[in-house]
Amino acid sequence: MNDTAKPTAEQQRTRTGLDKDALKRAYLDNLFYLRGRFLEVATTNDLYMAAAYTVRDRMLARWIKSAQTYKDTNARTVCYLSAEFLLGPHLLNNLVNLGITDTARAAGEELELDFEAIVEAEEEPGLGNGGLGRLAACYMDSLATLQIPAIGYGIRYEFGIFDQVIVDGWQSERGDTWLKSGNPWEIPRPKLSFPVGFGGHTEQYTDEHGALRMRWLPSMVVNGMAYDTPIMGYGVGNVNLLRLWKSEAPESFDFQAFNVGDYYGAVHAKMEAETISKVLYPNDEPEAGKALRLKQQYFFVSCSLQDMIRLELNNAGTLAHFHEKFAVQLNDTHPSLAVAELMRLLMDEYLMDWTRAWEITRNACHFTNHTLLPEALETWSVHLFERLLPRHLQIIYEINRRFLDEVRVHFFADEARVARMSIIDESFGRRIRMAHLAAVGSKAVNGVAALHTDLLKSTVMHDFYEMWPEKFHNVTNGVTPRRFIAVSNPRLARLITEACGDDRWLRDLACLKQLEEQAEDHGLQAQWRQVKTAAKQDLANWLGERTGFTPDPQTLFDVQAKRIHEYKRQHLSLLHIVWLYEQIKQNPNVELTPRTFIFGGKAAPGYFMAKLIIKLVNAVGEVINNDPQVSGMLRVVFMPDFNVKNGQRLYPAADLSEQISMAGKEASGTGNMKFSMNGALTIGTLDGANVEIRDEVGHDNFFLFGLTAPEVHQRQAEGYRPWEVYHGNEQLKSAVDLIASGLFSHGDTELFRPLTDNLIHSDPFLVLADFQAYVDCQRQVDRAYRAPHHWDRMSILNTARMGKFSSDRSIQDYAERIWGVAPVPIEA
Ligand code: 8GP
Repeated sequence: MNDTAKPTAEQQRTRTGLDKDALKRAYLDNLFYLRGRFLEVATTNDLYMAAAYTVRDRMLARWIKSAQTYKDTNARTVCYLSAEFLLGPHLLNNLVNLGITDTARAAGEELELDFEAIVEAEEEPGLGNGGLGRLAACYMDSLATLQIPAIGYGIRYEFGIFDQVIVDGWQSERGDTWLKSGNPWEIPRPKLSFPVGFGGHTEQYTDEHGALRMRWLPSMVVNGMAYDTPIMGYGVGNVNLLRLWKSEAPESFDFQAFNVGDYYGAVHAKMEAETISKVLYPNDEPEAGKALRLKQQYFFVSCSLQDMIRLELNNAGTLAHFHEKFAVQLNDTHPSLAVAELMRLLMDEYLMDWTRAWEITRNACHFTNHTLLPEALETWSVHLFERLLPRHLQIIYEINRRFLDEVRVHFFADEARVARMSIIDESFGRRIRMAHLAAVGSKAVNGVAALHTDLLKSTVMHDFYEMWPEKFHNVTNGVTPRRFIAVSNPRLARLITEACGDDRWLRDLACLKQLEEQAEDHGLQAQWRQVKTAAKQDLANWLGERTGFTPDPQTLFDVQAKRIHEYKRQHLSLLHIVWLYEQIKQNPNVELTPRTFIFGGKAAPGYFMAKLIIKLVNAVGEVINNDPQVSGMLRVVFMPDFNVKNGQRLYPAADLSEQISMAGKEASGTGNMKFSMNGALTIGTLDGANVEIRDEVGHDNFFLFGLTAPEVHQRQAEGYRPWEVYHGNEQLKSAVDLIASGLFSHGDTELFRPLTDNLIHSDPFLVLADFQAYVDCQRQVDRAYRAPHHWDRMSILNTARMGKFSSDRSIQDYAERIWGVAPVPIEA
């Protein structure tokens, strides 16, 4: 672009200025020129779209400047490959990161706009299932804030995670149509697209230098087209890029069929191509094992690597230093095909030899594991690979052959170990172990909390750890305080800023430590409590509108919000509730702290037990909430459609955060951090990041209960007999029996039997074993809540000591210890 084509500084100021008048002018302009509306006739969606464009306009100059500077400085760039990005709504977050929330609000007021309604109108891009996807979004925020050049690469699913509605107490899934009213944050790049092949066969040929080479002749080719979303850092000029791929049929393909008269064939091919990025697989942990999912994985990995290669060739003219230019992070195994695809591209397309290509691949890639659940460790059948990705199968075989030879030498003559470590699992039909592929092809492997990394090293990746101890790292997860305090809980953000004297804590969360000295201050405590009560009132109103039941903000809000899964043990909490209910019924004068139990979370559509747990929450709620004898003491409510937006209503309003998974199962958890940051106390097991949270906030400010991971292991090794626990504990037995009795199911004694039978006879997650400890611990919570100053002090200390759990700290760890990347500051 020549300089005269760029807008002058003066033009930019009037067009994209950050003051109130510029915002108002730009807003009306966008409403008129982009939506063809003026205020009097605009719909809420028009008003929202105009607001979004007005904000986006203010990010573009910084975005372009960031891209230009990154290119000029040739800085190492992080490429975060993730099948999921659970971004949450953009508008308010971008306003906060631009630092213009108050100005925008004032501009809105002068235009007589309903600011809250406009913010509410945004459909969130739910391009993820849960923890892993949300973590990717937090990391994008922190990368930009820490001024690290980064590109997030993923899939632009047309349908994200389903919307959850509750019908007669059951979860029912509705398609997520987040794109139906348009997505103002993305910029489509029709010219930026790459071909991605599937199927076909490979053939050997001799190149002009006489070398034997392979080429792949796919039977089907689709195009991946880029859609770019700017990711704004907080209080900096850096704007990074989230590039999501949409699959399309190549144009030529379409026309060819059309020309020979096969119109339907052409349309069919187009549909098949477009299917790839159609829908997010809705399972949280368990692997889906579907061909389409493998296609999705290969599709986005291939587009992303081709894009990196394009960038590097544009810049350096050679791929010899690809690994120095890019730090590729594989977010779990979903993108682990990158190892084979990068090898293929370098060797088959850019004619590199194996040794050089392997050197580049192994130094470019890094791998994060997010779960130890055996059913979630991805494997793909060799047969499916043969059919869809024949060339990659050859490459994987060759990687494996060379790797296993190394294993044989390293662990001298240990064939049992060779079989265990092989990328190919030969035990039940031949399957490719994606975690092994990722570990072999990566420079670093990391777990997401200290305990999880230890378990990774001692269990599923033990052999790999013994072979390459230096490859293993722990990077404890973190969450962004911009979204999870500033955006979600503006009252608390204001109070913290006031108490700390400035808002530096938003860039350096360790600054919250200053609050510690004031934790005993009754003045601060009173304000703290006011903020919490106001958030509880907001949530209560919202729940009232959605569920018909409005909780009383004077009760203790006890919240468990996360995916519904047996290992997370929502049913442990239910047993406690049922037990409490019995206590009150038997003795109406029993001394209890009035509580509202709030649950939220989606169940995988095919996970029957999880869906039954949701039904049980609602069933218990229906009975208890309609029983006048316990009103004012005990309430149960299920928040429908827990997603990022609804999470933002929950975190500020919780008094108590339930983190009660069976020890050893929750890799880290990040909800635990979000609640704690907002002043909730945690009741939890020594699982995932709970361990570190407890160490940070102080053991006195955390309600700990339950078996530890080694105790769980021992209990199971000894042969755990849940029926003995059940028969040995009167109170537990009567709670389980009450659920089975039909009390919560209109007399139906069959409805919840799969759940109660499972607990009594199998109980794989030791719910019964931990019941008594949990109930006892909840008694302590009850007592603590009745001492308000004591509670407020603990609450303040929880927030004050959350510095470690900022995703800025996690990204700093990755940057220093794993990626070796440095900031490239762009002035705001
Ligand atoms: C989750 C873990 O369950 C959670 O403990 C952790 O905090 C989070 O990742 C971020 O590290 N794992 C997943 O979400 C997961 O494995 N999802 C894939 C199957 C989609």
